[in-house]
Amino acid sequence: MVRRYAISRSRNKPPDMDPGAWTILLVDMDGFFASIEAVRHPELTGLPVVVGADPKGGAGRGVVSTCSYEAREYGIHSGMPISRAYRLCPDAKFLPVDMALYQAVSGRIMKILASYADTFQRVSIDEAFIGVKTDDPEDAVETALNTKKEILTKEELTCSIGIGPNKLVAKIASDVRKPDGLTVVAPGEVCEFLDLMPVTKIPGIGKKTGQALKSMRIETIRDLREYDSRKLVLRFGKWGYRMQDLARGIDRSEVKEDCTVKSIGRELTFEEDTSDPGIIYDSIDALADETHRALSKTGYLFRTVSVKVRSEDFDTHTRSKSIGFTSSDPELVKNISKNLISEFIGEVKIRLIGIRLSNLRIADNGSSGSVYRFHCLREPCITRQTSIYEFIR
Ligand code: DCP
Ligand code: MG
Repeated sequence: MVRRYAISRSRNKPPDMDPGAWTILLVDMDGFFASIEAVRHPELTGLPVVVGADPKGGAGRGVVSTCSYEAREYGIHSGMPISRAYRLCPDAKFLPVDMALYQAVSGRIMKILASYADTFQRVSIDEAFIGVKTDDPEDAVETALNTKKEILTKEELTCSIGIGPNKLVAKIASDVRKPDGLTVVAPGEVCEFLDLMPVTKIPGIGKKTGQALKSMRIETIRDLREYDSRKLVLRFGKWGYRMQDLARGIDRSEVKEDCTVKSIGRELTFEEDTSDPGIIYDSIDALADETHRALSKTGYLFRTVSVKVRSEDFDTHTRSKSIGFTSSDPELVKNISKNLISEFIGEVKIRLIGIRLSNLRIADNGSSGSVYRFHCLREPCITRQTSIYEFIR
């Protein structure tokens, strides 16, 4: 069977050639956990499938890990409370997370991707950069088509691929057309490609920075590129320079097997120091969900949960608990964290709390161990300080 791919190109003019340059591909699997479930249960193909916590007829706690594109038409998405997903589409097929299976599939896919790469970097359980030493994006298109074909033949799964002169552009391009997309941005077309996109398309510019930029009347990437550098630096420090480089499509980071992630954590600073147990425990729930989401994306399981507490006078304490098994259960993270933090709840006001998951492992029966010869896991934002209001709505 011949499959035809609609290739999105930013324009039809020849690229600016840079001899010896690299072309970068970012491969991102489509609806990863849900697509694997549809391979395992072919009768689910084409139906709304939600992978995540048990919806318990609408009373379930926990969140959606991911869902099929059919389920997305009902407004369901990753990270949404499972109870809400159930209300949006009670007839969807709700399935629990089977991380060992997803890791095994991920392992096989990473092996395929690495075989096409001159340099290779796994980014998450379903995403990787492939560096190809060529100055012609057409060579990279051929690599992309071959990659897609092999993954489809061997795993019956589709992916979306972005091609660009660097990691930033490849990453943004991979998201332009999904599922089963292929988007090519030649070196000379980068600014034009980025121009009208919202600034939040740039990795690292989240909701909060996006809002700060909006208040400065910077909404598109072009607005950011053309803004007065001095004013940006005054407002954001060094990050202002970096943001503007990114808005110009400049990213010099290499595709490389770098650090292995040792732990994943999230912190939040309260708007006002507090000793209110209700606020603190609610915040632990929100932080645990956030940390767990980041963990799910990497595909690891944890054995140790730690909490960090900073009081109003900046005294900082940490407490940890290890369990005798590996887990990916967000409720366990919440329960252990609440237990650990309970000794600090009393008279002293708390300024900051954090949760960290460590002793990370591949699932016991996962068969993806061999992949880690080819790549390592990268968690770009291991710790982040965020206002409580980003989590508590
Ligand atoms: N994941 C998760 N919780 C999240 C986000 C993701 O458990 N909040 C898991 C499930 C996803 C997998 O990580 O299948 C990969 O994440 P992606 O963001 O790539 O999402 P999908 O592959 O599911 O969909 P898309 O087609 O948009 O890439
Ligand atoms: Mg994906």
